[in-house]
Amino acid sequence: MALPIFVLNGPNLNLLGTREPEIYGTQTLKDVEALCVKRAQSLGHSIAFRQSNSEAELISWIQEARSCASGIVLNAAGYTHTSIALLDALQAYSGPVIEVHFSNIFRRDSFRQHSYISLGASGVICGLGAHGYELAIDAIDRLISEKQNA
Ligand code: CA2
Repeated sequence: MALPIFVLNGPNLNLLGTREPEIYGTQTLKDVEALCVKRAQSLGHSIAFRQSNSEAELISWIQEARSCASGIVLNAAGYTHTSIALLDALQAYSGPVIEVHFSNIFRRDSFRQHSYISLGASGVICGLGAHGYELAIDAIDRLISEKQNA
């Protein structure tokens, strides 16, 4: 039985769809989860979709992924720009990791233009809203296949 793809969401993303629609769109995190489930199923994967406001919980989930996930899609939200601890956890994970952001972090405040976690990611997708999550699942699927066929 194949392992699920973990789709992990960081702080305040539980509020998605409730404010700043010009930056983050109008979809809720539940809507994004439904898109991810559909995309993953179409490729033969299951997903575990989670959100936490706690850095420690996100780190524990990345550690859990070492034995329980075939890949990780991570929107670390505000921790993207602050967390060496999340980077350390990612660097201890050997599967594919796609960092995703709803907004184009390079068109925003300068403090959002640096990501600590990109160093631990196979790829980064930003600025495409919820569609970025679907593309991230596509990318994880491709990276898993490439590894299996290598
Ligand atoms: O664009 C993204 O996905 C971000 O990861 C979102 C983070 C932000 O700190 C990053 O720089 C970029 C913010 C998440 C908070 O999201 C909310 C959305 C709607 C309403 C309230 C919070």
